[in-house]
Formats: sequence, structure tokens, C-alpha cells
Amino acid sequence: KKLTVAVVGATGAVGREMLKTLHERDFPATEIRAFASARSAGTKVPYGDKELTVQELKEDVFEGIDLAIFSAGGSTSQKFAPHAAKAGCVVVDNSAAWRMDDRCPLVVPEVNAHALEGHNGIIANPNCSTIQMLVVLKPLHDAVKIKRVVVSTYQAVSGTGQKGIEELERQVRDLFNGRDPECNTYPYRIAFNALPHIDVFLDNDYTKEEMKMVHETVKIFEDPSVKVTATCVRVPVFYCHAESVNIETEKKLTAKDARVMLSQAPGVRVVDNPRELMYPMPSYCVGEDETYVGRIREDETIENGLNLWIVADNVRKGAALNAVQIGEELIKRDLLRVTDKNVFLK
Ligand code: A2P
Ligand code: 11C
Repeated sequence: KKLTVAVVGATGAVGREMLKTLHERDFPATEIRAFASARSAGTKVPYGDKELTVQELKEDVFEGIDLAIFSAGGSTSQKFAPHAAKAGCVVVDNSAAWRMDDRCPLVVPEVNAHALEGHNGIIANPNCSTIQMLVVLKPLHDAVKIKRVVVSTYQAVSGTGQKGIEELERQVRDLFNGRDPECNTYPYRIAFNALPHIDVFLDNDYTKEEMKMVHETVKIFEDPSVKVTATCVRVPVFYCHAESVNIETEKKLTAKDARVMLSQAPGVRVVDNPRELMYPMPSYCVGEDETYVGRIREDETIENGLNLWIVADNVRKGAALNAVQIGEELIKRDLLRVTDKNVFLK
């Protein structure tokens, strides 16, 4: 059966990983098309051992495409996703543009795949730091009900895309060569530094990245009673976000039971053996599909609480892989169609 898939933003850090993931997982596409801005039209991007010629994204390109996976920034998604849906093409969007829109499911397949039922053509991929946290917290929430989450993140520069990766590389090279590093992407040097600032500051003095973790958790868990407070920090790591997560639960769960529960959870890998110095780290998790968790300890300051250390490849499970898994789930559930094509373009 014919199945045409498009990757929008195919020249970017996430777009390239999307093409790699589609190929590696044998996604049942009969044709793959790559789109980016006019700047890169005509250039090539790898797909397995072949290359695809990048086409310019325009409003009318979606005719005949069944699924488009977008990772080309919020404004591109805002503008083009409704045209895709109108043409009958289902969009899985990796930007923040549609996440909190009531018409769009926000999905982590291991957590809330059921939310795909009744989609209207645009499905949102959550923020990377939310995805990895919830893959781990979901089984705990189901078992002992999480009341409150306190999270601090250690986020890789690839979260900013290709330009974040280039900035860290260039600044490290400059510093080792005695040059003053220029700051183009972040307001301060990221090399050998830590910036408590990801995305823009909001009126409440939190950053937008921090508030994404708050609001997306409630939407994905379908549970407004879960309180989340976050501090998001950019660190000089290329790939993989790490998170220190403290949870307070309604019922008691020992660290030992949490380890057993998490070792059976879909998409989760427990690496937690302090005596052997075994714990997850970005260097350990690059290129991996699973979300890693370790340092599981009971919080000794409250009745029912746990501390966890969660690491995942932000470009993979945090973006490309989660989006491709949504595509797989849409096929499995026979949902790769747009019932009402006019929901987003009136
Ligand atoms: P291009 O390479 O042509 O600029 P990253 O997140 O790594 O910065 O990548 C962003 C991706 O989004 C790139 O593939 C980029 O394409 C694409 N992109 C940015 N703006 C647009 C646009 N207006 N239309 C289509 N693609 C865009
Ligand atoms: C980062 N989490 O690490 C961001 C990247 O809302 O999709 C993804 C931003 C978003 O910078």
C-alpha cells in the first residue's frame, strides 16, 4: 500500500535524526520526501545509504503526502501544518506551536497513545525534557499517585539545534587557542559554563522551557492535580538531557520496589548500582532509544518521596524517535487520515 512520508526541517539536527530513525526502524513508507527552507532547496540529505534532494517547503506541497513530521521551528509549524491537514496529510509536529491547543493530542506513546484517537490532523510531540521525565514517572504515578514533582534539568546544546552544537564546538576551540569566544546563540558563553536559562523568560520569572514541563505534564497525564516545579539549565554537553527529579507521592513506594517497577516499564532502562559506580550519564546514553534512570533513593525528608536521575538522548527519544513512534502508533490504530480537514484552516 502506498504511504508517502515527509520530513519538514530535514536539514536540521532533529530532521536528520528523523530520517535516520525512519530508516532504522523500517518505517513502512513507500516514498520519503525532505523539505526545508528555500535556502537549502536542492541540497542533499542522507536516507539510509541513499540521498534525498531537499525541496522548498510551500503551502501546496502536501497533496498526496500521508504523514508529515515537522521539526522546523514553531513559526513554520504554525504557518504550514494547517495547510498539510487541509490536504489530508497528518502532521506530527515537534515544535511548541500546537502542544497546548485543545484540538491537538500531545503524545508520548508509552504514556498516552490513546489520546491519538479523535485527532484532527495535527498531533504534537512534547518537549524533550517532558518526554523523558514522563516515560519514567508514568508507571510510578499509576501505582502510587504523584502529588508533586521538583525537577532540575541539565540540557544539551543539541536542544537548540545545529546552531547550539556549532556554538559549543567553536567556543571550546576558541578557548583552547587563546581566542575570546564569541556568543552568537546563547547570551553567555556555554563552553565550561552552565546557563539557568532555556527559551524565553515569562512574566512569572520562570522560563518558557520550565513552564512547558509544568503544563505538558498535566495535559499528558490528564491530571491537573500533579504539581510540577522546574529549573531548566543548559550545560556544555552535546547530546542527552539529564534531570534530577524529586517526587512526592500519595502512597509509599520503596526505592527497591520503584527499581523493580521501572525495570518492567516500556521504554525505560534502569541503571542503578552505586556500589559498582553504575548510573546513567549523557556519554552513556547517546544514540540510545530508551530513557535511562538511576540514583533511585527514598527522600528521607518526607513520608513518601523518591529522588531519581533520568537521562535520555534529547534528539532521539526527546524528538525524532518519539515522533516516529507516534507515526507507527497512527498506522497501528488505523488513524493515518484527516476526518475533518477544515479544523485548523477556517
Ligand atoms: P534550512 O536548513 O533550510 O534553514 P535546526 O533545529 O537544527 O536549526 O533546524 C531547523 C530546520 O528547520 C532546518 O531544516 C531548517 O531549514 C528548517 N527551517 C527553518 N525555517 C524554515 C522555513 N521557513 N521553511 C522551511 N523550513 C525551515
Ligand atoms: C531545548 N527543549 O533543549 C529545548 C528544545 O519546545 O520544542 C525543544 C524546544 C521545544 O532547548
